[in-house]
Amino acid sequence: MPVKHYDIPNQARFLTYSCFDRLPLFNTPDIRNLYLHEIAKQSVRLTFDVIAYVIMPEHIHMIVVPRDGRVGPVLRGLKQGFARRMLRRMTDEGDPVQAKLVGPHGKPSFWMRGGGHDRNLRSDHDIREKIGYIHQNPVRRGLVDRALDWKWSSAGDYAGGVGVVRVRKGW
Ligand code: NI
Repeated sequence: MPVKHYDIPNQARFLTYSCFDRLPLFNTPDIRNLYLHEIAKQSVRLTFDVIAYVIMPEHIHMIVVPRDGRVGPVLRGLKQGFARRMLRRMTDEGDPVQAKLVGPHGKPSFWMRGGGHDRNLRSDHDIREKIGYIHQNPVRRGLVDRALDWKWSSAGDYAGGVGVVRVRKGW
């Protein structure tokens, strides 16, 4: 059954989006750090709140609150500019992975086509549940023993730290 998404002002959205062909394009600390700064920059530029996030090797999970409720511009902002910069960098460096990023349309894509997964979170309970899910992602994958050990999520913010991305807490 198709899931309907509603653009409701100030409602939290759980987003999941992946790299093209689920390739692990975020497989180095360097590129994960770059994307941390991109999230921080775009949340200020497009005035959306970030409740939680994790940068996994081949996908991203985020809970965002778009001020006007429109998630489309937020997703485009989080994906397009960064993709352009990364593809340009791969071209400049002659990175062979770029050859794997070409779909049937013939142009390289950094991200998987389409919007990914998007769900409205209607209650604080839903939000808390998804925050836990997001922070446990690297643990479930065996990347770290404890959520706090993965530096590219908001787990540290919920333990009292302050990261690159400003996180809206209080759930
Ligand atoms: Ni995941």
